[in-house]
This record gives sequence, C-alpha cells and structure tokens, in this order.
Amino acid sequence: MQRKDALVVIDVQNDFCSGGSLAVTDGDKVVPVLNRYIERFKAANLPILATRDWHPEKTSHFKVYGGVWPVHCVQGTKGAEFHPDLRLPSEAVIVSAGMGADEDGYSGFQGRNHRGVKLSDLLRGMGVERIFVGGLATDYCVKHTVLDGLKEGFKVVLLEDAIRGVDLQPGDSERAIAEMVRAGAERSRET
Ligand code: VGL
Ligand code: ZN
Repeated sequence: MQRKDALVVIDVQNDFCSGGSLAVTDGDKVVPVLNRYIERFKAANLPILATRDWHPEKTSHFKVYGGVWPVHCVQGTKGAEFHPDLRLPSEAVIVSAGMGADEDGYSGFQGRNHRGVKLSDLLRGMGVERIFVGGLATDYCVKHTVLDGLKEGFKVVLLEDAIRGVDLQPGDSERAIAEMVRAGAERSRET
C-alpha cells in the first residue's frame, strides 16, 4: 500500500450473504478480512470506496422479468443494505450499479456515486492509480470490476482471501480468477 492506492469493496450486501436471496457460499467470511483492509487504508489516509448492487424492482436482470437471478438488492430494501458487520467509515464513497431497468450492471465501473459521477472519474479525481479489490461475487461483480479497471488503465490487486463466488457452474470462480490474472491483475493475500 502506498500513495495513489485505493480500496474498492464490492457488493458486500445482505442479499449476497447468509440468509440473503442470492446468498454466496461463505459470503460473510469476506467481512472480517475486508474490515482489516478498511482499517489499514483508513490508517494510511487512503481512499475507501464501496460498490452496491442497486436494482429497481422491475429489471430484466431478474428471472421474473427474463433474466437469470432471483430478486435481490432492490433499492431501499434490507437485502440491499451493506452487511451489518462491515465497518465502512463515514467518508467511504458509495457507488451504486445496476440501476437501469435493462442492464445487469456487473461492473462497478458502470456505477455512479449519489451525484452521478462514474467510478473511473471518482478514482482519477482522487489521484488513484491502483485499486485493491475484494468482495462479492468473484465470478460476477468482482470479475467485471477488475477487468474494467484494467481496461480503464488502473493497476489492480485482487484480494484473494476477501472474495467469494456464486459458482452457478462448478469452477466459475477459479476460472474468473485465472481470467483476471491473465488480464493483468496481481493477486494478494493478507499477511
Ligand atoms: C452480482 C449476481 C447478480 C454480484 C450481482 O454482485 O456479483 N451477482 N447481481
Ligand atoms: Zn444484481
């Protein structure tokens, strides 16, 4: 960690954790690990951003409207709230994604803050050159955010012990990690 680094926490929301409508196996296990990263970035005065999956009630992302997913992370619901144990500081920048009625919005780079500013512009505005990424889910929002981050010219560190995947097909998460690494992401674990 150094100047120009930022932490990007992906979609650690109730619906992706145990008891949620789209619960990821062991999704909650990323919370304590991410809390330690949050502490380290806070102590170093480095930016912390958190994305959230933030869907309208009716979206083609949901199975009932032609998509593949059960209803999850509907704006303003309990399921869309961040996990209660995630200790995001008040100054963390929240980025909402998947708000369109006709988009999946898997990438945080398709998301915007409350003023409508895109994630890439927020990061550049803070002078960030490298992002550390962890959260849910490895094979969807983490993967797409990491790949887009690399495309946008950021260096990306994948926090391997702070991610969990959906694995609709067995091995999806492993393949997603391989794809991110092939595209240029560096993998890292807590020390
Ligand atoms: C996600 C599936 C559907 C994610 C979002 O955050 O990875 N996965 N919507
Ligand atoms: Zn979603």
